[in-house]
Amino acid sequence: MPFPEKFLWGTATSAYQIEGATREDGRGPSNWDLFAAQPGNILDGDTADIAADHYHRFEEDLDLMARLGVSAYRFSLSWTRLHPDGCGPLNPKGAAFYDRLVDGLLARGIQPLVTINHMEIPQALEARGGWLERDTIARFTEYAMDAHRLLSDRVTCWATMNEVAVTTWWGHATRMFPPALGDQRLVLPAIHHQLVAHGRAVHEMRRAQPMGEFGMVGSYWPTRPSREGEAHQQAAETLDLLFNRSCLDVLVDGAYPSELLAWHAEIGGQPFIEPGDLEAISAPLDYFGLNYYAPLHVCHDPAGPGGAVVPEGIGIAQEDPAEAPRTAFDWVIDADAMLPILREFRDRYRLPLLITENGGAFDDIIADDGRVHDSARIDYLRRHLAVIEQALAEGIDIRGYLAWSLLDNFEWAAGYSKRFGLTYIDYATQQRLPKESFHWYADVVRRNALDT
Ligand code: IFM
Repeated sequence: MPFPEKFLWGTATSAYQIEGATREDGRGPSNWDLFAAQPGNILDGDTADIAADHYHRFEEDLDLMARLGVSAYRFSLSWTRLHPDGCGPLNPKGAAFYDRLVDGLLARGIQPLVTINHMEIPQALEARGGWLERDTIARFTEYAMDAHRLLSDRVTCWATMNEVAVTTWWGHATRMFPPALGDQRLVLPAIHHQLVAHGRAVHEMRRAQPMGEFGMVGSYWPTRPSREGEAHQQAAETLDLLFNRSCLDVLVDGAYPSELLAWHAEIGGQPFIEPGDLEAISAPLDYFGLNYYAPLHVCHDPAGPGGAVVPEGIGIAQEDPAEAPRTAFDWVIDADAMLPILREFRDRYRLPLLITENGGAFDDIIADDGRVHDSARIDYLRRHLAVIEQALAEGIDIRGYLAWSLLDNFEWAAGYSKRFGLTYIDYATQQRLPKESFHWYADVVRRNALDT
């Protein structure tokens, strides 16, 4: 079965994970620069100072996309490249880079899908309280509007932010990400301020570009009890509430789930909602950008050890089935677990979807024949695309699929140890080597259909 005629096929990346050039052309420090510079925060002491050197090699990367034959590319803008100190005016050299990138995409017939902020914040703002400080809402809106003015003559599809819930959990409740605060009481206020900033930016951008498409990107991790019993069922529901629904529900309903507010009050969290906030957050969206990777199997455990993805300290242990196939990140591979989510977006959230990320980290190596035989990645992508095909057949409105990721990249706290790319990066030479999955994906795109 072919995919719909206008289905967008593409790949996704984010600025911090591929650009490098962290001290060039006036870019200011981001919170991740400082976090990565502190020993112990990133595996093997890696930093994103060079990453995939995309800032200097973007033309080569655009050519890779042209070889893939994709119709869309999702990338993010670096806030500190455009607003080095966290406020205007635009840094002209940073602006020139994104100008060239967008022009290069359009020249190759590839639609740019811009994420305004992907999991970073200028250190200047982090130092003043980051997303716990309400002033950051205004700073983000100002940045989003400057970015929008820069590119809206050529870009129509926008996402404000990426994975607010997960990033905030890992940075505020645990110390896995910056600002490494380790205090659950800060999670909801920090999420809330990002959501208000998102809503205000959407409102302003839509006023300036009525025909634009505006969305938000989030990951959704289906949660399941790993053991029988009421307490374990409850643990799975709590994790769903804290991890998935903490952002999604309020975007659509204009109100936080009452159980979420009760949880916040129970752990001693302070009030954080001000008049007008909920109206701002629920600014209408044209689509939701869904990142799907894996389901989470969890049980109730008062010691709250958490797990590879689940934060510690919430009375939950991650307990994925031992026999389940996994990626190199230890994430369970379960494409079927995606289908109920897709249905939920149709039935409960009533939002068109773009699959903005999906892919797997595998231990890729260059074989003696000089190629990367990543058949496990091909299998992962094929299974997930088959589920998307089924969802489309059920009438679920999915506009496109963006494989994560075009290139191997800086995988946050895991540094360069996890490879998600369709293209292998030799970090010593920065040579790009399309993996077998690259060629397989190019065929799928060309046929506009899966192989069998
Ligand atoms: O690399 C990340 C990306 O930045 C956000 N979504 C999940 C990916 C894989 O961990």
